Amino acid sequence: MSPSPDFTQMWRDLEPLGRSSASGGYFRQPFTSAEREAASWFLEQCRDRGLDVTADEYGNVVAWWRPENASGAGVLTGSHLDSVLDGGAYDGPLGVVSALAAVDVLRDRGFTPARPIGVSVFVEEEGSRFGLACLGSRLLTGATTVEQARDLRDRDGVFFVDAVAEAELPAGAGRLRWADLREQVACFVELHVEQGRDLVDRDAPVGVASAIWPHGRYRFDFGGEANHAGTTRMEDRHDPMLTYAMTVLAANKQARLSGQRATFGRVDVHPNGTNAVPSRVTAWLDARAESEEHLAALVAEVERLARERAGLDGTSVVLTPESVSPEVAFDADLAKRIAGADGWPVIPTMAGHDAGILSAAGLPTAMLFVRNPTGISHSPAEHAETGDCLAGVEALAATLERLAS
Ligand code: HGY
Ligand code: MN
Ligand code: MN
Repeated sequence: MSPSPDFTQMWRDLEPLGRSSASGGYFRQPFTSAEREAASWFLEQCRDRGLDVTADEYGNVVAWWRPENASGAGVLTGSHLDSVLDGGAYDGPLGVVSALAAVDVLRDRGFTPARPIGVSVFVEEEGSRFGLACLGSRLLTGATTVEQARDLRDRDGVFFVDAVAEAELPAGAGRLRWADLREQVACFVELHVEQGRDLVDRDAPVGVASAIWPHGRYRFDFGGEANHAGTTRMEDRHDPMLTYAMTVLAANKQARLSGQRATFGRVDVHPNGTNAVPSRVTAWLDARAESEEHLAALVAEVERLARERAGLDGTSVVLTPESVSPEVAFDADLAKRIAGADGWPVIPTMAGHDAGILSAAGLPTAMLFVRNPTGISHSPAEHAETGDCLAGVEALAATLERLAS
């Protein structure tokens, strides 16, 4: 397969946006200049291709390839451009660039879709700034209301609604509405870099998703008593850091024992001084499990152990689920149709995606995964070989051709 100049050029264009020179990772938090630059780049690509851009009031975009005689419910494809803090280049952008490249491939082949094809970008998929994953697609579909989003703030106290109000959104924002989109498309296909090693083990460059594990984000507020690090006897302390530390170990152990996933990746300590016993530790548990029952049991057990330890430490624990996403079973017929001809493996994923939100909103949905040689993701080391990315573009183009004919 000869490399597609469209894909490689687009990849080069995006590469510097939001990349840290220190780590090589990406900081494309929603409505920051880096993420808005990436969003502008996408709009420019859409304009160059003559796509009709529609957007909602939060910055979600769908750009349409709608040839004159195209009619009926079409196909939506795309992903996101935001990243986790110090994330990789591929998580999100690969699906956006591949969608545009697939349109190019189909046009180069002289294919005219009988149904419209939409290319989408959803904002704040990672929840890296405002805490709620897939915030853009949740707002678009109504899974989260604007009233609920009003309370969301970033780490500097900036409200989501204020960040949106100050951001430069595409002209005509407001034209994109879920009720219309739901009628305009028959299905959504999101291409994504794989975030594990399943495709490596199966020796396949491309795979199709079967399901998303249920998962959630849970905030633990550990309260204690601030005191002097030198003069306070060890037995007199009420140290929330100890309760927190034991909870991290307990979560890891319980997840291992039950074959599930539990991670504390974010912590906030007050007052965060070297020579003071802290008064408060706030930490976020990311938990994922093979079923909703397993997820609930895992979180309940971590909470029980945290409370038990708090009793010993003389501290307090308050647990707040910030978001819980139920299991998503993707449309099995659609997955079979996509995987069938080429025999691509159909595999579950433990990562969340906008595709899960659209599926939960009733839109038949599928995902294509592109092999990731190390499986590393949410890290500057995330990678996919160009040959596999181009295989992904081919797979997406073939899928769009099949679904939009
Ligand atoms: O966090 C996730 O599962 C996804 O990568 N957004
Ligand atoms: Mn991600
Ligand atoms: Mn992603």
